[in-house]
Amino acid sequence: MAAVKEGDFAAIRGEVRKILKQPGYDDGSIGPVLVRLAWHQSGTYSAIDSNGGSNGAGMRFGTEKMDPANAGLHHAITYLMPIQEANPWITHADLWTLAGVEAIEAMGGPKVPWEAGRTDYETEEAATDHRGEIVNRLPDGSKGADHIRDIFGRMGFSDKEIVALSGAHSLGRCHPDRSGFDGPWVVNPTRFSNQYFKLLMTQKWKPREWEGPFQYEATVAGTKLMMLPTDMALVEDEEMRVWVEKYAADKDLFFKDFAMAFGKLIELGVERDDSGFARLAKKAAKEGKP
Ligand code: ZEM
Repeated sequence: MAAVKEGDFAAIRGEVRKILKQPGYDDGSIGPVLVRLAWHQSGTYSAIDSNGGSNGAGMRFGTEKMDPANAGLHHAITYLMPIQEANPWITHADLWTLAGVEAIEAMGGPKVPWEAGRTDYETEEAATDHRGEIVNRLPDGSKGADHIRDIFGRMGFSDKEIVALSGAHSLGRCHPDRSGFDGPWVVNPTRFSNQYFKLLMTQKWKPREWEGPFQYEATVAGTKLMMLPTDMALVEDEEMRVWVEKYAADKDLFFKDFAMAFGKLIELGVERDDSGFARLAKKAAKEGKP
């Protein structure tokens, strides 16, 4: 890993891009797991308690590291480690979010707004002091629309933003040894697209008969694809379904809304100054409502 000029985030993006292709890993790319790392790092945010979020990179420590919801994310962290070691001026919290947005772009997705300035907790004690016990904050794939609204509402997201963000399931797959679920959502899971929404609308999703947790399946072009109960909730719920229909029909609209929502996600809990998304997150926290 090359050491780049201090503060040269474009060069860091270049370093991330160099390691994305990993022929021995999953579908040949670590892009999807990097996106999941940025999401889980940020998705602990609570506008109600005003804690959690992308600052701190708390997943290196204690409860957050051991949280079953984060199973498998050590792969992403380990791949990024050499970049951070060669460039100790960048914080883990900035690197993880930047790697996520770079992966999205490199896989054909939109440019997501990203700003530097996140800090890292230096020690386990510091992480615990700042975050308290941040557990059970991430969504459970076996549940329904009410659960999704609770979880994303706590972060300050609307129905529209929930559906847009869920479009990230056009990337990657479920691993039986991580979440228990199994398989990819789309045929080409290393390409960012609106396929996930199209498939939700067009396929006859049937419960999979197997020993594992309840999930749906359909076979498309000879490939077995999957949906989680939470994915199906987006089409079962009348209000969210409207957005699934829109994003299935209009890729550009999806890209635009996804970029804004993901940009907001990775700003949650970041206290840098009074500009941009940080200001929005603070305002939501102050009003005590999502
Ligand atoms: Zn996911 N997600 N996610 N997600 N996710 C998985 C994988 C990936 C939920 C969920 O339970 C799961 C968002 C929202 C929600 C990604 C991105 C984003 C997996 C499989 C599960 C079970 C984990 C495994 O076994 O490896 C639920 C319930 C969600 C909300 C209702 C949002 C928001 C995301 C980003 C914007 C990505 C990229 C993956 C694929 C990871 C990989 O390793 O391939």
